[in-house]
Amino acid sequence: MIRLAIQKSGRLSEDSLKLIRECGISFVNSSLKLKTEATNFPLEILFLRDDDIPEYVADGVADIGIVGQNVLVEANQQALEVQALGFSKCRLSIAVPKTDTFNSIADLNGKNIATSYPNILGNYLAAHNVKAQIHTISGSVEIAPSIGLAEAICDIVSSGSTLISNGLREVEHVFKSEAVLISNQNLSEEKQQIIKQLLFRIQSVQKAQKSKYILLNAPNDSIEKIKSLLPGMKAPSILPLAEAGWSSVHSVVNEDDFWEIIEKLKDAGAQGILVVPIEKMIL
Ligand code: PRT
Ligand code: ZN
Repeated sequence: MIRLAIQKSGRLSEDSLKLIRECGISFVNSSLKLKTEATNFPLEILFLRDDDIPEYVADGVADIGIVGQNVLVEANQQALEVQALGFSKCRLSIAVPKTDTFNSIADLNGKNIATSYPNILGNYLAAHNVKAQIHTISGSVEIAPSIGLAEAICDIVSSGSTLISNGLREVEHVFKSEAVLISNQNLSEEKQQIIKQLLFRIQSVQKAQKSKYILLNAPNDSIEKIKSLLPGMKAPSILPLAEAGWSSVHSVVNEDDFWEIIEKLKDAGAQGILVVPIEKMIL
């Protein structure tokens, strides 16, 4: 049995639960409960505040956890980052009032900067030889300049609209973050085996999300050209159609290349192109 710590309620919660379910793991989730046990996998889930997750994992209260890299690095705990999970992407940035001039980070010398991330910011400023006063506050960092608490802030940015609506301008990217799976460093062989199985499932889900299954019909004299456009997992499957001189081609395409490939396939003579999602992908 392994224990996984996830955020109880916040920006990571829904995607964390979705990922566990996509791995084929079933459990009953009640918003009132602090923990739940999976019914078909040796896994117990603990629901915690995200800031507590690195420490719980480092101490071994939980074996693994899902948390933002920003929280992991800020907490400075002995927990291993095992796998990037691709959701809750954001950045930690320095912002100043939009009317202030800002030429380089050296302009922050002697200034007051409000943040909830004193460790990450402190390291960044030290690496750039900037001496500024860091004011640690736990929330509503974006209002600090307007109430006269600080001349600049360092906070999480996603779309950027919070900064804009508070009259601030992003001037430095300090740290890039996404949700990650973290692990305790001293796990038993048995627990490591269970985590290996879980990671295998997570990676299969991630590969599937990046890929699409494609089916199309093409005249036989276009098949060589189409094969070169669709390498597939090994090679595309080519099946004869009931109509003489035509074949059906089945393959897998990467989502990033998708539109470019579709155009080229049409130019090569492909017809009746179907694109369908893939649920799991085992290579
Ligand atoms: O209660 P608990 O302590 O568990 O949760 P929390 O309130 O500390 O964290 P939560 O749920 O807000 O965020 C959890 C994690 O989501 C963060 O640690 C980041 O890794 C990630 N994340 C992704 C974000 C954002 N996007 C985000 N936009 N965390 C916070 N924000 C906030 C930011 O602080 C700012 O106030 O959203 C605002 C900026 O958003 P934009 O879109 O206006 O730029
Ligand atoms: Zn938090």
